[in-house]
Amino acid sequence: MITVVRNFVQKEIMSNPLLRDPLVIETAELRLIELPLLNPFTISSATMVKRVAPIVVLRGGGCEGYAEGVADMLPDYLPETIVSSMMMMRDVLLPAIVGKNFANPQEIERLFRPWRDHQMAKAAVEMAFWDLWAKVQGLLLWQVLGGTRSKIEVGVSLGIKEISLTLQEVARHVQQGYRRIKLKVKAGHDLKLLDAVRAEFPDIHLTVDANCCYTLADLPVLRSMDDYGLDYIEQPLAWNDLHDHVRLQSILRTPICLDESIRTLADCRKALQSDAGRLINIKVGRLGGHTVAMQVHDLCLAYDIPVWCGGMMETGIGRAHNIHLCTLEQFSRPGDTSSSSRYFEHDVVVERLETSNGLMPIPANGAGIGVTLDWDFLDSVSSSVETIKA
Ligand code: OSB
Ligand code: MG
Repeated sequence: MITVVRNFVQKEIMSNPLLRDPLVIETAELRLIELPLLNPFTISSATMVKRVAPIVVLRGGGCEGYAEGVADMLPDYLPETIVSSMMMMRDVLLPAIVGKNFANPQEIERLFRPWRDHQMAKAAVEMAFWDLWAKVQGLLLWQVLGGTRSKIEVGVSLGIKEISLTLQEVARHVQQGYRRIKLKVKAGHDLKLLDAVRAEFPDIHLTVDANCCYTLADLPVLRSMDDYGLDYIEQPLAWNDLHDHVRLQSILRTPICLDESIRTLADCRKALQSDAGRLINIKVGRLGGHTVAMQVHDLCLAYDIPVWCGGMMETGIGRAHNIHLCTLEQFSRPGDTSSSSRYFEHDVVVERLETSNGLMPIPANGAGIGVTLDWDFLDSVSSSVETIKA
């Protein structure tokens, strides 16, 4: 049904006289920004103390489109890094699109498809074009994506900390109305943590995210996780190992949610066909952009597999993109796009992206992603700014 709705929206767009002429990308700007995090954030493979992010600005048709890359400094989430991502955008992707015209964002995805991997770099460029394209039409991003939801439910992801501190964090976020609490775990910091949290919060929607730290040798621990009434266990095993996830899912009662393992539509198809997991975390940056994110969404809809929108501690730019994507029908579980103020003292966008009672408003200031940039602040946190011309 949603495909029909989306086709309808696309047809409306195609009949828009503004878009009879393909949109020319006149120039591109590539920045690297560095924002301190209010608190260090620890996952099983890394601790982050600042968010270093590439920012892409595309200009054309009298408008500007924005997006943000989600690679880390080190290859501790997936192999792509800030360095490889920046190089790919600067030397390959942006020169391939500047001075050219595109009728729709899918053409950008098609142009990038022959180049292997580098989903995070591709995503930043493709997402900036979605924003630009929506703005030229005077539409919000959710409208061109074909969204139908207006209520965006969110949870929080809590980094690894001492158990007593985590208990305080859980209490605070439950009180604030967040709809689900996700605990980062690592080998040796798992069952005791769950004992403590469940003792105080027996009924909350609770999940864990292992960021790949376990193997099948940890089966006893993973099996014990079945006793805590978790909504799901996120990415327990290696990022490049669907095979062992199939084995694990056949043993566990708790559903597995895949994050790192799903980087392409084919990854998702194979995971669902083989029952490697029963939910999918959709991260638009990990999947190479909104085009593939929507294809993964549609496949999950066809399989009746719930999806939710993950996060990479994005600034307001990436956060706004995530929120618009969450309006698609199958985003039926709370996502990770929590208040920006949980991570940053000052964001790069003017509009405050804050939740109230676990709901995130859809930014709607103007068109596209519906936020405006605080350029002075952005300049003050930029370590490099490059312009790519035709
Ligand atoms: O696996 O979802 C993840 C942060 C960094 C790297 C990986 C992950 C995360 C998060 C944070 O869980 C989610 C967010 O608040 O943006
Ligand atoms: Mg994850």
